[in-house]
Amino acid sequence: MTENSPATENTKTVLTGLQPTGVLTIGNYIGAIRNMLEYQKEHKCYYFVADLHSLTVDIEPAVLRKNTLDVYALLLAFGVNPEKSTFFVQSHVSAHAELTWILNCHTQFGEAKRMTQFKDKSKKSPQNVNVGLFDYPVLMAADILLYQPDYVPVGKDQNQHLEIARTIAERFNNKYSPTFTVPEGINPKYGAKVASLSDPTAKMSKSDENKNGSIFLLDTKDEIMRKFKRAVTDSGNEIVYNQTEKPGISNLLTIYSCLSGKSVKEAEKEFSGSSYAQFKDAVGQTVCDFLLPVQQEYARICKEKDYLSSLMRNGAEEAARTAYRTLSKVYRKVGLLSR
Ligand code: AQP
Repeated sequence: MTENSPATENTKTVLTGLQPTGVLTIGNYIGAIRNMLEYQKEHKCYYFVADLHSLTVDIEPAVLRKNTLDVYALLLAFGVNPEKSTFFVQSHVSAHAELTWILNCHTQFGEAKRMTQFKDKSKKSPQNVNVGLFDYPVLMAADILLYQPDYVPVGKDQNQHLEIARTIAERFNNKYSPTFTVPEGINPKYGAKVASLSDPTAKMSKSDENKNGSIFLLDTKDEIMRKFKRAVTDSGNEIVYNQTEKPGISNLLTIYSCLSGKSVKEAEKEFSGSSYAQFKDAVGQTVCDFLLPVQQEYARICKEKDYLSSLMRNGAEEAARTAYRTLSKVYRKVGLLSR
């Protein structure tokens, strides 16, 4: 649905962003992209590549540029449809940074200090505890509140950030007058979490330094098969789902089930009697078969540079119309003179 096709009463607005901190993984597909494709069927969606957020980690400019294009092109290749969803790059709509400043002035230092992700990330990179990392949740609040979404799909790790966005919105609405929709967090329709292949107790992440733990969406067939061959499994030899006793096999069953469309029970049955090696090989093959058409479409899109630029430009213009409507209300309410 575009801005030109009016939302019906039952249409809700949904917003999601993905950070270009690395090449997307099958974890990102299973936990986020699958849901984005579902939501755009029935909701008004705002999808963006959160490049400003990526600056909170130390990232080479050339790498950030490439990742941003890759995330945008990959999402298109999966089927994010710019005719239906407003799909843009965060930094192309400067209202995100502008609203952040206003919201900073309506956020208590103590509130921001309580964010556990800030504490975790500071511990992970003690050499780069920048103010942007501290301010990340306020930028995220601005990302959300600009578009007045009803729903924001959030995993457990982002719950606290959505809560602070809701608190800031309520505070602002109470202090001035109703300005922001206070968004609801929704559990993603498909909620599976994918763990690292090297450490099944840790999340698979695009910025993981151990590249063997993550299956990147642009990995070659050889890389994928090799990573699955090396995937950490558990003691015993049965292929059954048991998150506590068999986290490695359970993770592989989750990946297999999500990408093959079969249930975990069906998968257990299919592989009963197979060795771990045979099972890992079959999961690897399924992932390769699933990714091949997406990678081909991605390669095709990347060749059409003008087309890609025009989609980004149109997406940013469409997003900016909504974003600046909200921002100008905010500016007026806090007492900034209009230009
Ligand atoms: N392993 C995962 N399993 C399921 N869902 C996942 N997501 C990420 N990893 C998994 C979901 O993908 C979206 C990505 O959000 P993000 O780009 O803002 O960053 P993130 O959640 O921090 O993802 P990464 O890949 O782990 O990035 P880095 O390495 O930069 O921290 C979210 O919806 C997330 O739930």
